[in-house]
Amino acid sequence: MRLRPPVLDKYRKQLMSKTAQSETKKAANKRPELGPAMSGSEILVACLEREGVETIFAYPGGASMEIHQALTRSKKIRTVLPRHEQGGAFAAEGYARATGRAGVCMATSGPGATNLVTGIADAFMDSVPLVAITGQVPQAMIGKGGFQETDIYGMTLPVVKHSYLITDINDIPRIVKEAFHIAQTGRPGPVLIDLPKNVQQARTQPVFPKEVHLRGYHADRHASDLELNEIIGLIQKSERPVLYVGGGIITGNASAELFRFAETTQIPVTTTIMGCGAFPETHRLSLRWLGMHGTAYANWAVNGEFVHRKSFTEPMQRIAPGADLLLAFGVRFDDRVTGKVEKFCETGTIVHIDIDPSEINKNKPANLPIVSDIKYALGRMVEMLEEQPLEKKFTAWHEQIASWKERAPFAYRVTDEVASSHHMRDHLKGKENEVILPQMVVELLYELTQGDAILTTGVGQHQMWAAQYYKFKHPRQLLTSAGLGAMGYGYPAALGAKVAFPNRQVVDIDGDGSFLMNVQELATAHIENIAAKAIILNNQHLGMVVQWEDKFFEGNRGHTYLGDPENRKQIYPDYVAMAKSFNVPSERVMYRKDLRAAMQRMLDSTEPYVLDVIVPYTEHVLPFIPAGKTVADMIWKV
Ligand SMILES: Cc1ncc(C[n+]2csc(CCOP(=O)(O)OP(=O)(O)O)c2C)c(N)n1
Ligand SMILES: [Mg+2]
Repeated sequence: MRLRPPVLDKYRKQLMSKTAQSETKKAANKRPELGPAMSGSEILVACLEREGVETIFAYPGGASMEIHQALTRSKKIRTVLPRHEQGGAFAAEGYARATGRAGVCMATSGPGATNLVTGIADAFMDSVPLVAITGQVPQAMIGKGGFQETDIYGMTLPVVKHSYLITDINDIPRIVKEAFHIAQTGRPGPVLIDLPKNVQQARTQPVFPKEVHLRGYHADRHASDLELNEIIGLIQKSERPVLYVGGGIITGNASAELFRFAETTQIPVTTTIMGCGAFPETHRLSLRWLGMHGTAYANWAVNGEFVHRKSFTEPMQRIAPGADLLLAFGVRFDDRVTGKVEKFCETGTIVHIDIDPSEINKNKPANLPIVSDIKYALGRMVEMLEEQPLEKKFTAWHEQIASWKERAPFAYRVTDEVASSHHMRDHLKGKENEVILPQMVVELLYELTQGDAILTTGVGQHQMWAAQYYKFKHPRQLLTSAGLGAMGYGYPAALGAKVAFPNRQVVDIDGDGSFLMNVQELATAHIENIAAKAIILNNQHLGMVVQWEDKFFEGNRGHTYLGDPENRKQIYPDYVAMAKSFNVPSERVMYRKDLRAAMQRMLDSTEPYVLDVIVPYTEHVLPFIPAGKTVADMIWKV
C-alpha cells in the first residue's frame, strides 16, 4: 500500500469545507484504535479504563489473579477489595444506583462466581446497570469438572440482561464495549463477562472499537405524537387521574420532566419504592409510595376506599371511588404494589408506558400500552400541553385526596403490646417514656440530615420504616433491594454509594439480621477509608417474619429469634464489640434521651460508624395489605 505524503493531506484539508472537515474528524473518532501488544488481562483493564470505570469491587482467586495483576498497574482504576464477593456485587450496585453509571464487580471462577449471583439477580430485578466479570478455568478444562469450575454463564442466564463467555482474545474489546452499552441503555441491567484463564494469558495487539453495532437491540424508542395525544385526551376526559410512577423515571433521568408534567396537569403522584425520590415527597401533589406498606391515601387514590373487611371472603364494599385514569409510567405492576392484581385499579383506564416491551401486558393488561423512553414521552407531552393547556382542574379530586391524607398519615405510638413486651421487661425496666421506636430513629435522621442523605437498607421492617419516615426529595437517594429483597444489601451498597459520593452523608438503615449477613464489609470500610454509616434497628428478631407470624400464625415463633434464648437480657450478638474489632467506631443506644446526641456523633464522624439502636420487636409496619389481598383488607389504624 502506498501512503499519501502528509503535505498532500494538508492541502486537501485546506480545500475542504468546514463541515466536511468536521465530518472527517467525526469519522476518524469513530475509527477503531490499534493498541500495542498486550495480554488478555491487560486488554480487559484497558477496555475498562476506556469505559471510564473509576472503581472496581474485586475479590481475587486462581482464575482472576492475572486480571488483578493488570489492575495493580492501572493509573485510572481504584480496586476495592470487598471481604465477600456478595459484598462486592452489592457495593457495585450501590455505586450504580447512586450514580446511574454501571457498577463493576469481579470474582474468580467457581465459588467466587457463585457468590456474585445474588447481586446479579438483584441488579436484574431492579434494573441496575452492572458489569460482573468472572475468571473461568482455561478453555481446555471447561466441562471437565476441574478445580473451581462452574458454568456461571449457564447459571446466571435467567438473571442477566446479557452475558458472554469469551473464547477469543480478539473479542475482548468489542465485548466489553457492548457489555457497558447493554448494561446502561434502554432498561438497564446486569451483564456478565466470563473470561477463561488462557484467554487472559494470551497476547495480541488489541483493536479498540469506538462504536457498538448490535443488530435487533433498540434501546431508544419514542412514543408517537398520536399516542401522546391520546393520553392527553384521556386526561381531558378524566375526573380522578393518578400518576403511578416507578424506577423507570429514575433510570430514565426523567424526574425533571415528571415534575413539569405533574405541575402542568395537577395530577397527584404516587411512586413505587423503586421510584422514591422520582418526585419530591414533600410536594403537595405527592401521595408518597403505594402498595403493601405504602400510604393508605395512595392506595385509596388508586383503588378507591372500602369498608375494612374482617375476613377475605366477605364482599368488598366501596365507600369512595378511586382513580378513573391511571398513568403507569416506568412501573411494572409488581405484586407488592398491586396485591390481588385483578382488583388493582379495577375501575380505572390504564395507560402504561415502558421502555421494555416485555413489561407491557405482563402483570396487568393496559388499555393504552406504549413502548417509549419516558423522558421523551413526558417532555413531549409537556410541550403539547403548553401549546394547548388542559381545561381540567380536578378540584373535587384534590379535596378528596386532602381529606384522605389528613385522615391516614403514616403514624405510630407506643402500643400496649410494646409496653408489655419482653423488650420492656428485659432491657428498659418498664421505663416506657424511654423506649425508642424504630420509626422515631428514621424521623430523627431525616431531621438531622435535612433530608439530604443517601440511604441504603437491608430487607425487613426497618426497610419499610426507612422508606416511610424519610422523605425523599431527589432521585437516587434511596438505594434498596426492592424486587429481590436481599437481606445483607444495606452496608455494602452504602460503601458503593460512598465511594461514588465521598462528600455526601451515606447512611445504611439496617436490621440486625440483615446487617449480620454482610458484616465482614466493615473491614472494607475501615481499610479503604469509606466513611459509610450504619444504623442497626436492633430488635433481636427477624422482625418482618415475626410480623407475619403474629398476623397469620398466632405469634408462634418459627426460628425468628436472633438473640441468645438462654440469656434474653443480653443483646446478642454484640455489634459494638464486633465493629470495634474491625476498628470501626460504634455505640449502642437503648434510651430515647441518648438518641439525638449519639446520632449526631455518628453523623459527625469522618470514619465509618455503627450505631446500634435497641428497639422493640413488637412493632408492626402499618399500613399493611396482606400479600395477594386488596385495599379492603388494609390495616392502617395504629
Ligand atoms: C437473603 C434473605 N433471606 C431471607 C429473607 C426473608 N426475610 C425477609 S425480611 C426478613 C427479616 C429480616 O430481619 P432484620 O434484618 O433483622 O430486619 P427487621 O425485619 O427485623 O427490621 C427475612 C428473614 C430475605 N429477604 N433475604
Ligand atoms: Mg431485626
